[in-house]
This record gives sequence, structure tokens and C-alpha cells, in this order.
Amino acid sequence: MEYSIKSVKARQVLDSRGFPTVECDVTLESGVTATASVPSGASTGEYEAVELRDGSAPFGGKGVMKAVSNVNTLIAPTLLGKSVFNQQGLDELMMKLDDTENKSKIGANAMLSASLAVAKAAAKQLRIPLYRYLGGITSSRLPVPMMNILNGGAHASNNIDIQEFMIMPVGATCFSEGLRQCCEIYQALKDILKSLGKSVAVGDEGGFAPDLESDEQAIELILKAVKKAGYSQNDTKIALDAASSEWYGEGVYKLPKRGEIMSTDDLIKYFDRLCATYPIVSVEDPLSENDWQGWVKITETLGDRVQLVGDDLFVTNEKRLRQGIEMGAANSILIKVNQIGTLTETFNAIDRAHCNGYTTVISHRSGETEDTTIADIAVAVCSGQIKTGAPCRGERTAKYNRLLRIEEELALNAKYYFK
Ligand code: 2PG
Ligand code: MG
Repeated sequence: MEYSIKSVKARQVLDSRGFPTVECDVTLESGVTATASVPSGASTGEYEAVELRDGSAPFGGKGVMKAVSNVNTLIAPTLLGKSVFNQQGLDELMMKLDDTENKSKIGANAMLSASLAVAKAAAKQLRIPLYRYLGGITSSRLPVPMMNILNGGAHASNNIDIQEFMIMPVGATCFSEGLRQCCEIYQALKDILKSLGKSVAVGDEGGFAPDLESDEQAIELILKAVKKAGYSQNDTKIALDAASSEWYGEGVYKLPKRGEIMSTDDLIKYFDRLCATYPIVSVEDPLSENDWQGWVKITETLGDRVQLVGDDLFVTNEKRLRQGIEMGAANSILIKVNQIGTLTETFNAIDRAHCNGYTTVISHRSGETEDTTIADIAVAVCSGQIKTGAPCRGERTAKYNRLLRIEEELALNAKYYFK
């Protein structure tokens, strides 16, 4: 059959930090070929599916030749001859190759490269855009960018513990206008930092990473930039990713850069105060992946006013999300395809979230490639929010540029709103 899988071939390519990652081509009998590559995190969650690394010799042990070989010798023979349109069936076949909970045998990076390339090949075979293939005729909502313009934590070597300070252009009337506003604010922030004699070197996600006095100063500089660019606090909201699992151990939070120790209650009070003082609409990982009770408490305290996004807490894993839903932990989930390893499981987590009134934020990783699949996923599932870094560094702008093209294609059908 034209739409049967003829070959599956993986190779090692580079991510945006210069570390190896897996890229995979899926070719159909029709001659159609599609390629996908896999991102990689720095502040990874303890419960993520395993990214298989070689562990020895070249690239300081970060090579992915084992994962590449798993695609070429184990996944390829399993998928050959099968219909490319059975995404779920193919993902399940790959999952059956690995009898571990966390895909440590085959590698989530190996599986994801094939899973994404299968979906792209299917869309290409049908000559329709990927978002349309994945989402159907109702997929027309462009996401609001949650744009990281100041970096700290594990993504920057400055003195700030919070990993991401982001802006959200919620008042824009369409995606391209929102994106433009973000770019203008980013440039205004650059000017402000320069005028203060601060560094404008960028972190892993393209945001600036200067040394600052405090988290409050970071937020105030951003608000200054919002104003300088001509926007108000109604147009532009703030989102944070604390990535606080990085700080947690023995029941307390040790903020490594500030050198301060905080309890769960201290942190809840801290975020409560920040959210009361500033136009913050979303806080990601305010507490650790192992602090479930703390999550329940912060959700009771702030959940009716602020989006509380579980990233390390849920790791795009439907099981962990269900636990959160049962307990009342968080009200939103960050979605990262490589945390779980297949497109089917990613969509299961998204569906579970939406059915339970949890919002979803489709996200990149701090180590990225030029692959733009997450832009199509955001539109396909009508997530309404995407986190894909600053308007700087090609691996970040690739996703924004893909969304601009989707918006153009959808023309008058394109929708854009935060709530
Ligand atoms: C996060 C991500 C992406 P990393 O914590 O949300 O911004 O970082 O990919 O390093 O886990
Ligand atoms: Mg995060």
C-alpha cells in the first residue's frame, strides 16, 4: 500500500546546547518522507521517561548512538509494512518493545523520534498540515505565547533562582499581534538592561540572564519594559516557572543561588505575595515534584486566581496527572512530548487534563532542535498556550515562525484568546 511504512531510519544530530539528540526519517511506499527530532531538558523531572545516553567516550557520554541503534534495529522492523495512519497502534507496538515503566530499555528519545516522524509522514501523505491531521477540522485556535525573556535557575549562570520570567500578551487580538508585542517588550528590556550596565547575554532559551538583586527586581524590570514598549499590565501578564524541584531535599527548599532555606509554607506565602503584588497569571512548579501535600495547599490558596502548572510534578504522565486531579493538586499541566515518549501518551494526558478542567501549556525543552512539531500540537489540541522561549535563537523562533504560517493559512478562521 502507498501509505505503508517502507523504512525507518535514525541518526545522531545536535541540539541547541551542542549535545547529541535523535533524528528519525519515516519513509512510506508512496515515496513520502518525514523527519522529526527530539528535544532535551536540563531541569528534568525525576519521573520523566528515560532519555537514553551512551554514557561513555564521545560527547562526554552524552552520545545517543544506542538510542539511534534501537530505532534502526528494534523499532524499524516493528513498524515496517504497517499503515502510517494507525498512530495509536504504532505507538503501542513501540511501547511493547520496552517492558519498563520509564522506557529505559529502548529510550524515550528513540521512541519519540519515530512517533513524531510517523505523524508527520501521515499528514504529508494526506497533503494536509500536521495540526489539521492531529486535530481535525476544529483546530483553529492559536496559542498565547508564554515567552521566557529573563532566565535564571539551571538555564543561566546568573544569581537568580527562579528559572523563567515570562510574558503573556493576553490583550492582543491575534497571534501575530501578540508575538509582535512580545518582541517589542523583549527589545525594550534589552535597552533597559543595557542602560543599567547589565549583561544582555542570553540563557539557554534566549532570555536575558543578568545578575539581579531579587526576583522582584526581575519582575519590575519586565514591567518597565512592558510600559516602555507602549503596553499596559492589562495587555501583558507575567508567568513564572520556579522549577523548584531543583531546590528540594529532605523536606525543605534550599535556594542554591540565594543561599536561603525555605519551607513549603514559606514558599506558598512567597508566591501568594508575588501574585498579589504583580500581574502574575501563571506559576509553574512553585513546589517540588515530591511535595504533593504542598501542591494541594498552594492550589487551595491560589488556585482560584492563578494558573498553577505542574511540569516536573506531572511529567506529561497521565497516571501522575490523575493522582493530581484526585488530590486537587495544580490546575494546569505542562506538556512536553519527550517527558513521556510517544504522541499517543501525550494526547492522552492532554485529553485527561481538558476533561477535568485543567489547562494545558504545550512546551519546548531548554535543549531544542529546529523541529516545530509542538507548534502544530498546540493548534491541534486547542491548548491556547505555548511556552517556547524568547524571540531569539533559531530553535525558538522556528516554533513562532511556524505559528505565523499556520495563522496565515487559517486566515479568518484563526482564533486567539487566553480565557
Ligand atoms: C521547563 C523546561 C522548559 P527544561 O522547566 O519548563 O522551559 O526546562 O527543558 O530544562 O526542563
Ligand atoms: Mg518547567
